[in-house]
Amino acid sequence: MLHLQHYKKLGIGDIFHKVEENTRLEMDDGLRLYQCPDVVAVGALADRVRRRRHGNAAYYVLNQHINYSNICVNGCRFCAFHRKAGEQGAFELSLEDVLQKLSERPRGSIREVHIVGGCHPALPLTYFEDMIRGVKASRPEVHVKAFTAVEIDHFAHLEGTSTRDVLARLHKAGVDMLPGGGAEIFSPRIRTILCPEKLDGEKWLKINGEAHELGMKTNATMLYGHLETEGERLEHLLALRELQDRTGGFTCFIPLPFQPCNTPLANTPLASTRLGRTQPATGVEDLKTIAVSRLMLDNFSHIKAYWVMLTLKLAQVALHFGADDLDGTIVEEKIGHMAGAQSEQALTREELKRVIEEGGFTPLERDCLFNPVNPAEPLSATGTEN
Ligand code: V47
Repeated sequence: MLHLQHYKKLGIGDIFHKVEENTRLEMDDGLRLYQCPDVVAVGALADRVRRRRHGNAAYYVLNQHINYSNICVNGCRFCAFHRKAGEQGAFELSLEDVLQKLSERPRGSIREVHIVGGCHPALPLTYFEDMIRGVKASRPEVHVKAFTAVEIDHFAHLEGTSTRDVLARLHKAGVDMLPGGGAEIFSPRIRTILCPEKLDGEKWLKINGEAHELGMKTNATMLYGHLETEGERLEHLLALRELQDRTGGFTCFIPLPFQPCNTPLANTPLASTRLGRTQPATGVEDLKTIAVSRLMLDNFSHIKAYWVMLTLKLAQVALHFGADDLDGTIVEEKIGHMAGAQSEQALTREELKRVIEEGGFTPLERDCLFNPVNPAEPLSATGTEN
């Protein structure tokens, strides 16, 4: 880590001490870290915390994304993935299609399947229960991470039941974990502009809390680099930290840089941040957001540098700025790529390992719940959980 004198010169000597002493950072600290002109100094603080937790390890997972449909009753202004029913480009997979996508992967080549889609106006909960049971039957060794709090809320409305009931039914069908999508930015000011149809931040948090009470782990995301301020990003992080204090159910935090292509915001000046910029987040801002997230979320074990949205090159660098996980092989990605993401569609285990090793870290293969796994051991149907 850099010397205290350097932090004093930057005006953040007190934050240096807090990090050294493991003292919780507050809103004002987060704002000052964002304002600090020296991204390497901010990153070094985050790296200190990251290494305390994970040493030199950097995680990755053999996973596959499956999107069952992009038909969505919400029309979020930041999203290039969704379509209305009947619109050109709309798709909807049958249960057979979902299982077919899974069976195209050689047995033993994935440990996690990540299943999400739009808020479809008609698919009943039984379709999703059958889907998850089918996935588990065909690949019992694979963990299923499926359905964001947004989808859970939508299913509950369609079924006329509670979100807790939906969660319990899907858990019983085989959902191991919820992915972190749909959180966007909790700020009501921004949600009114970008996604007024979608559940609000409080409801997103409530559903994740319910999942935690039912014994399901969940992830959390933050979509940034659109219209939000740095203060709104920090409010988002603090709301997650507060829920995590109560439940301990979050596994991983994933900051997602907004990709503007093919979205209604593509030609809109992006008016966020004190820099008054009009373009999507730059590399330094991405790295600062990773670092500030690591420093503020002192009760989250993992920070993911999601290479799909960051690009693989920046995700690799982000491992030095507080991130400890690169996500995985993915196989087929639509949400980021339909919005212009410049990354690859898929990576192999060897590619992920090489990027981690050349970054100076030790690759550690994990399962969905971040249990380390031995790449040499064949996948078994009885994974451990922690
Ligand atoms: O909820 C939508 C975001 C999320 C855009 O839990 C966009 O392990 C950038 O949540 N530009 C889906 N982002 C992805 C997601 C995720 C990905 C990987 C791992 C995990 C996990 C979760 O993508 C959406 C939304 O917040 N998104 N449109 C866009 N144009």
